[in-house]
Amino acid sequence: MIETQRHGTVLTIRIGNPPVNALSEDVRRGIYQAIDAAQSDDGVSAIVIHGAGRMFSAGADITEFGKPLAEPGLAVVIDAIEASAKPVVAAIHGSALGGGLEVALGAHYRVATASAKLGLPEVALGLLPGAGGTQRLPRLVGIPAALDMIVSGSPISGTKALDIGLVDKVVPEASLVEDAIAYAATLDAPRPTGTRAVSFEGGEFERFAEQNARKIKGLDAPQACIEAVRAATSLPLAEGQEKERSLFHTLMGGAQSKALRHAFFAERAAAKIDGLPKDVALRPIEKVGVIGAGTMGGGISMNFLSAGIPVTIVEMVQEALDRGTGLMRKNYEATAAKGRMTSAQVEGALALLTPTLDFNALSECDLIIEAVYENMDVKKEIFARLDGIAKPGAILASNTSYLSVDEIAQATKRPEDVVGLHFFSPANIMKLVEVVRGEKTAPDVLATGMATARKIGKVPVVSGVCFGFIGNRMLDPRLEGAMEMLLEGATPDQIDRVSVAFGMPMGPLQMIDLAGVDIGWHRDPTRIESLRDALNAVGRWGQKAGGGFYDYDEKRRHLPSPVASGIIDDYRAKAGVTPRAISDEEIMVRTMHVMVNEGAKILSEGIAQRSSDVDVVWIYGYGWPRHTGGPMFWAEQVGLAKIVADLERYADRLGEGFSLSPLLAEAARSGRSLDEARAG
Ligand code: HSC
Repeated sequence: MIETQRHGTVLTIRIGNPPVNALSEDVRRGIYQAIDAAQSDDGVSAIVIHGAGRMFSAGADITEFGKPLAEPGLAVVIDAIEASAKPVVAAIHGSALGGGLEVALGAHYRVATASAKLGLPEVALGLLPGAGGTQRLPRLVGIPAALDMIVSGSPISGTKALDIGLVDKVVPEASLVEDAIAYAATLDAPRPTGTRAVSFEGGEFERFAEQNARKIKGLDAPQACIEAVRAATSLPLAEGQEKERSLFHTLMGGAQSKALRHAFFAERAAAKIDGLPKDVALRPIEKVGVIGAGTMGGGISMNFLSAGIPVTIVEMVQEALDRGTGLMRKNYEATAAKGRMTSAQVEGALALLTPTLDFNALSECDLIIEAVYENMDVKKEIFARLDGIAKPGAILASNTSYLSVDEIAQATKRPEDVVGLHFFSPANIMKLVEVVRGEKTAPDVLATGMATARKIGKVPVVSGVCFGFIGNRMLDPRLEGAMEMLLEGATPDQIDRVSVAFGMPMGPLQMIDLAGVDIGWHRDPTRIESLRDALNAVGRWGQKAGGGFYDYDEKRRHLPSPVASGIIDDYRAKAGVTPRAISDEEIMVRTMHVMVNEGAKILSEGIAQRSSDVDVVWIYGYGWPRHTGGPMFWAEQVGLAKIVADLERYADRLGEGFSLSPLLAEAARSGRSLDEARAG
């Protein structure tokens, strides 16, 4: 765990706790003892702390959270580093995150590689830096930079850290430890950060809170971070740390941190594929083909281009191809205009794109993703054609969002090479990819699908084959509930407000407006059999048409629509429905609880591998508020027995298609989690 070594009069302390050098109990004790022993060792003039393997340290061991804390605590270790009579240098490569950066802040000097990532990401776990970070960082870099790092949780590079005074030197990775030792040998005195005064201007906190109001609204941790940093301006280190510790404990005991920590582990658990050896050999993906240059095909292509992987994109007619590639350029340029890409990077990415009308050009590709419209016959035809031209071993993927990957695979003579790669719109931005495992999908195809999605920066989740897979299948009862309540008397705003108050980015009807009221529906004005038909018949196809359930202003903000409410009133009257008052509780049950019920069915059918995978799908695919942990985690926190009781109370309003999931009922009855109840 901890190895010490002497280099002349400099002592190195190496943290070795793979895979991320988390500061678990043994590591803390080891550092503490090494620092302590060095104090009385006359042969030691200075100390260097560094990390073995990929990084300095990813911080506190998150798996220890929620258990009684074993001594020595991290703050005690860091105080001992700062109190060392011999100068201590932290030598940082890879990541120094959370408690890892706090160790480095306790050191008197810091050297880092240019590409190192230094950050305090505790806020993403619903916490704050609890080992002195909120007190030492502002003393070192000032209030604005410290607030920025602590409240955003985003790491900065070694180069940026040098600019703001967080590190003293940037050195090459190859000679990091050597350079740190040479530097330490020149130092003759410690330089504790904790005794510095914080430079501080009036109004900084108020300004910061105002500027970030939207991002931090309703979240406990960012508010606590601000309060802790404020303490650094008025209290000496020890008292500031006491305040920090107390805020840390309050957050740790709160519901938001529990949910955010669940989300952290859920995301990592999703990477694991049941029934597949971890070391299955992957197929090399060096060239990708995309069929269809629509919004989806273009967005999918951009992910690969941005990751440096060449893409051949195929369309049927030149005009559609030009429109698609034009949109890709426009999207890239918009990113560049926001300063997130240079124009050289834009041109570099687009240079990897080969637009063509020649289907045979796909024969060179290792992975081919079909992204045409949802029609089984069309998809089967495309896969049969692909079978004839794709090289042996190429992975044939469909971006279908509802249809059976098994049926698509049957159109080929190589169903083992077929997999679903379901991206979410806008595909160049949304992180989720459902990797759909067909009945015959080969293990290495599935594993390559998952690895490739990660390579392009996505969060992949394995799904079995069913109509709509995990995400869209759960979306269906949510949208259905919303539409029915609209008919029964609720307004669009009333329904959507319940979801938005819960923390969703938008309500179900706003979502339909965004996707298109007409998507999956007809526009025929002579066949009006639903509210959607009634809207479609008059061209209220959603945002793209200027209005749907809502009107939209030039900034795409939604406004209540007198026209839509007239259409809804008319339709109700024609359907003979007398509107009634609908409570927020009922809206909650019919738009949220019904999703949990569907999620439980998805679990019991083995479509999702584990309940946390369902959470990951909703957090990354639909913007479910991360601080509630995802729908299944949220339901377990509310209590499955309560969810079931609520569903039963409204059972006669949940429509004929509704049935309570036996798994959900059983878990609620026995007081077990859904995963436990499923395992039997
Ligand atoms: C913290 O530091 C609190 C402090 O302020 C101190 C508080 C003191 C309190 C005192 C009381 C008052 N711990 O992500 P990967 C696992 S909070 C345990 O796939 P990558 C991970 O689960 C911490 N395990 O790798 C996975 O395990 P699996 C603040 C951790 O290369 C494996 O390592 N720090 C862990 O893609 C590989 O992880 C953070 O929030 C941890 N800290 O990314 C950083 N970190 O194989 C969290 C990772 O079994 N970590 N694991 O699935 C990360 O952001 C990423 O892991 C890295 C590496 C960017 C480090």
